[in-house]
Amino acid sequence: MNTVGEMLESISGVGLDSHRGGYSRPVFSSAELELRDWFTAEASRRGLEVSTDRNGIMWGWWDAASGDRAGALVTGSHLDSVPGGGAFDGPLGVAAALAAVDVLKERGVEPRRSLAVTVFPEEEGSRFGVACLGSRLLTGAINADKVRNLKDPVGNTFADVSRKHGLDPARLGRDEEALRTIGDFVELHVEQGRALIDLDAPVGVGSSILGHGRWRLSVEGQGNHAGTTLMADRADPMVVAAQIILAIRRIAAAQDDARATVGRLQPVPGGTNVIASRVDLWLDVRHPDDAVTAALVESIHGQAQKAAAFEGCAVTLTEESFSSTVHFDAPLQRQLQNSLRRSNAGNQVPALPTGAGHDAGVLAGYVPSAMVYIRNPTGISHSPEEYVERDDADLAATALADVLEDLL
Ligand code: HGY
Ligand code: MN
Ligand code: MN
Ligand code: MN
Repeated sequence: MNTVGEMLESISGVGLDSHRGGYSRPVFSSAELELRDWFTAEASRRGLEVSTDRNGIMWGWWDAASGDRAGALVTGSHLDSVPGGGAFDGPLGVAAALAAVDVLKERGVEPRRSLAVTVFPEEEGSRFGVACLGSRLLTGAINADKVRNLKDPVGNTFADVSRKHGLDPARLGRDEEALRTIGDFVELHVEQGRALIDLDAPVGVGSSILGHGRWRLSVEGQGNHAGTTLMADRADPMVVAAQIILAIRRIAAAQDDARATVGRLQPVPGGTNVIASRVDLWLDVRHPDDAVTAALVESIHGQAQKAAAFEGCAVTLTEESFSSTVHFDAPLQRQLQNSLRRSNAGNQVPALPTGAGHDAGVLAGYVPSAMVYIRNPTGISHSPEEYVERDDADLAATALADVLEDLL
């Protein structure tokens, strides 16, 4: 069977973004659909029974002899990406899970409980704006009505797009039956920082995920002609947006352990010779303490209102999603650390806090959940520079197989 490196190689041409570099694989795009077909083919050739549930989550089942799926061991990750994302964020965890099935079969392991390899949709929230949408729907962590009405950048609702791809929007939402099948959830993921490189370790486990949220700031001004409108006669929302971004940096830099980012800004109408009538910018704020996050957002909102008033504009702030800080299941985390010692030359395996959100973080509020991280030599992620050495990618399979074998 093909190795993790070979599987990632086989999808390395899917969703390449020639404009941004890296990969752009938004949920239900032709690229992500192609990767879903890839997953179905790779899972089926391993004898897994593949299905897609009412929330668009894909499951590849290796049933125990009993055929019972309640309390199964579930692993997996996602195949969608951020715009211009790396090759490993998501697909590494899916490919490693498939290759771990090969290792378990080569070892002659007969699962005492069923095992499932899963693919969660819209983990990045790149198309509909809410990260970990699949796991939030599965658990009921998000209101299904809100999801049905989420819009993508060109105005398609999640209801319309999901219907087009075989889902019934009326059935979106908490799935008790599917939740009952998850006894333990383990997600393998490329590390999105430098810790393992600095620790000279190929694998680590997750300890916690920073609380994080997304807010949309909309600044309304007066659209007008760039050539006929004197500077003193303008209400230019782009000028307000620039001041907001500088204020965000100042406010977050003054708060230990805070991270605040504006990675997406959309002037309307967006013409070179047009003073924008509106500017939308999206704020991503993260901090271990939810109260501090709230205070940061409030302070940013206050500065935004001041800047808007000075420029004769108006600003509105809308919360789009929020997740509190989660700590992974301690006994499960410790068990993973023991299992992973075999892949770490017998050495103790580090437990790492992360600022990156994951479906495992959403699931941690409902089922025992844990993460395995694989070394990333660049320490960069959400960028084409994200990297995993071929040996570490292949090690991921045996590392995950060790974890799964001890849990099966
Ligand atoms: O934004 C995140 O932290 C995750 O990659 N969705
Ligand atoms: Mn990810
Ligand atoms: Mn990501
Ligand atoms: Mn003109």
